[in-house]
Amino acid sequence: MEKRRIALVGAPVALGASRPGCAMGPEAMRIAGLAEALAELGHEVSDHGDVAPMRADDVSLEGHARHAAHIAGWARALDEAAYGLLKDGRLPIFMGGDHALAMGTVSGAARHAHEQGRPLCVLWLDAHADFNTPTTSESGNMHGMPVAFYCGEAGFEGILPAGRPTVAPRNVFMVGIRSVDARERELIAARGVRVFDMRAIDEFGVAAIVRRILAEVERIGAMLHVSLDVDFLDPTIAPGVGTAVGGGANLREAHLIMEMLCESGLTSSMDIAELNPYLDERGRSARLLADLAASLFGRQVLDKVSTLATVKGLQ
Ligand code: 6HN
Ligand code: MN
Ligand code: MN
Ligand code: MN
Repeated sequence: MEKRRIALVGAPVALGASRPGCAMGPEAMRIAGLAEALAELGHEVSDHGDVAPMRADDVSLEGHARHAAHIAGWARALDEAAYGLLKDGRLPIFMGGDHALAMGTVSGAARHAHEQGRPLCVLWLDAHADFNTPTTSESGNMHGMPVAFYCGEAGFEGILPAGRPTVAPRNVFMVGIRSVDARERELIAARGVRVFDMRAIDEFGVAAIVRRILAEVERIGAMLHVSLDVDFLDPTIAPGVGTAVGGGANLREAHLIMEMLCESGLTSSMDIAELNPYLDERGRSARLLADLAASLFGRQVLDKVSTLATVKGLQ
């Protein structure tokens, strides 16, 4: 694969979730050797340290949104970070941090894409749809709201300046979904978000689904932000997460998605969200995430061309 200028950025957002621990995520990813694994693949890798939240005392939202001003400060800081790094020709990987971080990272990526005259697509790998608003949310936890935010739903006014580019809901592709709140479900259907739930994975397999998504991204000439929530993975392989839901993606499915993303060359930015090292088992979730990121950026067990040739020889 083409050598990329990868920028690692810590986004230790924690108050979007109700269980503490995600603030330790960036450090765990560093210890798991993410930078080293990517550098070994020949990429230019720089670690930009952790982002700090900006002030957003001016923000207060109607409805139920816990720590709204604090999360708004993160959204502002991460929007700037994502936009600035992309503009500088880098491929940012945001190491979370709970998933509220995507309010900023995806908004910044959408702003950059808009300036390039291109749409932004989002591949949302998650057990959850994260499409609540302060009005629909049952928990008030803002890590359940980032997709609604960056798609421009009402209820988040004042977090970022008015008129910022949003993501078209039909350019959001959710894969692995298996836990959606009642009012969230109505919203994603009404907005036309493209959802491939666990049932779809079982029926068609991840390869068919991801091939279709990538073909669409390519067809419309979009940039692609990949947002990986640890709970996309089955909790038996990735226990380090506060919102585990059984029946998640297995190791082979997760690697296959990463390898297909790699081959497409379409990924322009990425989040690794919701890692909670306090709940992890001796770093295994962090190591798995580093392995998956390495697959996305070119690590292969075998050379694909020769593997295919061997399979052909058998036919
Ligand atoms: N995540 N739908 C639930 C809520 O509280 O709104 C769960 C959200 C989970 C968020 O895993 O990133
Ligand atoms: Mn999530
Ligand atoms: Mn989730
Ligand atoms: Mn692999």
